[in-house]
Amino acid sequence: MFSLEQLRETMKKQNLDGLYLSQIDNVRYVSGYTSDDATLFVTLQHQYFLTDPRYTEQAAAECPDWELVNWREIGTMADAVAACAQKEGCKAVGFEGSVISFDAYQTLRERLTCDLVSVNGMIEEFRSYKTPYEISCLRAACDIACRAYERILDDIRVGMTEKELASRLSHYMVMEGADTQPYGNILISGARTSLLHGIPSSKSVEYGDFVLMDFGCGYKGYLSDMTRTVVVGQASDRQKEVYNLCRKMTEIGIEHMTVGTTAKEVYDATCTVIEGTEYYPYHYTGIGHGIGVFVHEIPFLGPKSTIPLHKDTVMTIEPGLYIPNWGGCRIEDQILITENGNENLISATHELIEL
Ligand SMILES: [Mn+2]
Repeated sequence: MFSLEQLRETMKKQNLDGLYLSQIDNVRYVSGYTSDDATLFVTLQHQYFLTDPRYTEQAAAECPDWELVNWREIGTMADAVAACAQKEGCKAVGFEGSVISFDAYQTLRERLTCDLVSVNGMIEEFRSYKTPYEISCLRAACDIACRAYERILDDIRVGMTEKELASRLSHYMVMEGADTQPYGNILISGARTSLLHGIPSSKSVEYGDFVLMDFGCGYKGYLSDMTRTVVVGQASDRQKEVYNLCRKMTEIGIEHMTVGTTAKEVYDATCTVIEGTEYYPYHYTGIGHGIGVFVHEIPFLGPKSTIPLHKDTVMTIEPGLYIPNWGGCRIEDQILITENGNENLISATHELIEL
C-alpha cells in the first residue's frame, strides 16, 4: 500500500535523497490532489507541492501535509524544483525521464550540481497494487459504465450516427454518476469496426452492422474500461463466427488471470482459440492493461510480458479480431486479481446481442 514512508524506503534503496514527480496521474496518486498543472518534490524529510496561484487554494485544502510552493515566484517550475533541491542539499534526485520535457531537463541540469537519475515506473509499481478504497472506486466506475451500456442499447438503431450515439453514451455515464472529465469513448460501426482505436464519425448505423463500443468513465478519478460489440439486425454467419471466437478468447483469458500467471501465459491462452483458423492473422497482441487513475498502466498483457500477475491488481482483458475493410470485434472486461482467482468487475453479458 502506498505511503510517503514507503516511497522514502524505495528512494533510499535507489540511493536517492530527492524525487521530482511531474506525471500528473502520479502527482494525484501520491498527494491526493485532484486537479492539473502541479508537480511534487519529495526528500527524505520533507515534501513540496509546486503549482501556480490558479491551484494554490485547492492544493492547500487537498494536500495539507505538503509545503506549498508557488513556482511563479521563483521562475519556472524547473527553477522552483532546483531551489527545493538546493535548500535540502540533495545529492541525487530522481525524475521521470519519460515525462519531463527536454527544456525542463536542461534547466535542472544547469541549476543543480547533484546527480539526476531517471526513475521511470517507481510510482506506477505502487499503483499496480490497489487498496480497498481504490477497488471500491473502480468497481463503482465499472457499474456506471454497465448501466450506461444498458441504456445505449435502446438507442442504437439504423440511421443514428456514431457521433450521436457516442455522445449519448458519455451523457448516460455522467447521469449514472461518472466524473465529468472527458474520456475518449470509441463507438464505431460497420467496416469501421476494424479500426482498433477508431474515432466516432458522422457515419450512420446501417442494418447488419457490427457496432463496437469501447468506453468507460471515471469515478472519483478511478477509471473503467469495457468493450462490447453488438449487431444491428440479424448477425451473419461470419459475424457469429468472429464474435464467438472473440468471446472465447476473452473468457479463456479471464480463466488464466490468476496470481502468479504471467501476462504472456494469459496471451498464449487466448491465442489457442484462433490458432489454425483463418482469423489468426487478424488478432492484435496487446490484449490488456492495468487500470486505475490512468487508463493504460502496468501490467500489460501481451506476448513480451513475463511479469507474473499479483493480488489486488485491476486490469482489462480485451482480445479482438480486426479484418480490414470488413469489420472487427472485441469484448473487454475489467478484472480484479484476487487471492484465489479473480473477479470480473464488468457485469454486462457476453451473449451476442442482435438489436
Ligand atoms: Mn482497454
